[in-house]
Amino acid sequence: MTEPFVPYPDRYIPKVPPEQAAAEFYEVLRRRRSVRMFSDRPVSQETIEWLVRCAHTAPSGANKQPWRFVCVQDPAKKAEIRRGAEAEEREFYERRANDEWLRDLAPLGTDDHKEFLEVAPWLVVVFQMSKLDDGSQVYYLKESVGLACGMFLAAAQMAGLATLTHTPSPMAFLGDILGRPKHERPFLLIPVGYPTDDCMVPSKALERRELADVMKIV
Ligand code: IYR
Repeated sequence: MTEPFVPYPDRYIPKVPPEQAAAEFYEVLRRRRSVRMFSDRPVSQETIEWLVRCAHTAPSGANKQPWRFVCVQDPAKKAEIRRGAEAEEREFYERRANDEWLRDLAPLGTDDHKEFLEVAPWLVVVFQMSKLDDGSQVYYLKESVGLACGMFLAAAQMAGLATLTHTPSPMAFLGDILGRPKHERPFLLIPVGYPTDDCMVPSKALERRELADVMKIV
C-alpha cells in the first residue's frame, strides 16, 4: 500500500513576485567567495546546527538522506586534519597534478600550505553513506550529498559566514581521524568561519561565464 498523502503543508510563498524574490536571493549568493584566509573569530555551535539543518532539507534519492556532517571544533582534531591534508596536498602539488591542472590552479594561488584548517573555528566534514547504518541501500548518492552541500554553502552565505569547498585528495585520512565507519566516505571538507579583515581572494574567480553560455532556452 502507498503511504498516505497530505495537502502540501506550510508552502513557502514570498511576499514579492518570483522575479524579485529570485533576484534578491541572487544578490546574496553572487557575493559568496571561496575563502582561504579565515579569522579565528568564534562561530556558535547553534549557528553550525542551523547550517546543518538547512543542508538536511535537501532532496535525496528515495529520501534516504545519505549524508553525515561531522563538525569539528576541537583544536587537536583540527591540527590532525591539517597534518593529514598537507601530506596529501604535498603529493598533489609535487607529483599527482599534471601541468594543465597546475596551470589552472595558478590564479588561485593555492599550495600545500593549509593553515586555515587550524584557524577556522569549524571544519565541517561531509561524509557520503554508501548504505545507511541499518544496512539499507541508498540511491543517487553523489547527487544527493552534492545537493546538501550546496544548500549548506548557501545557508552559510545567508548567515554572513565564509566557507571553502576543500577537497584534499585522497580524503580517506578524514575517516580515520574522525573514526567513521567503513560505509561513510569523505565527500567534502568545508571550513566555516569569518574571513580575516584583510582577506584577499583571487580576482579571476569573480569572472562568471555569460548567462547565455550556461543557459539555453529551447
Ligand atoms: N586540493 C588542492 C588543489 C585544488 C584543486 C582544485 I580543482 C581547486 O579548485 C583548488 C585547489 C588544494 O586545495 O590546494
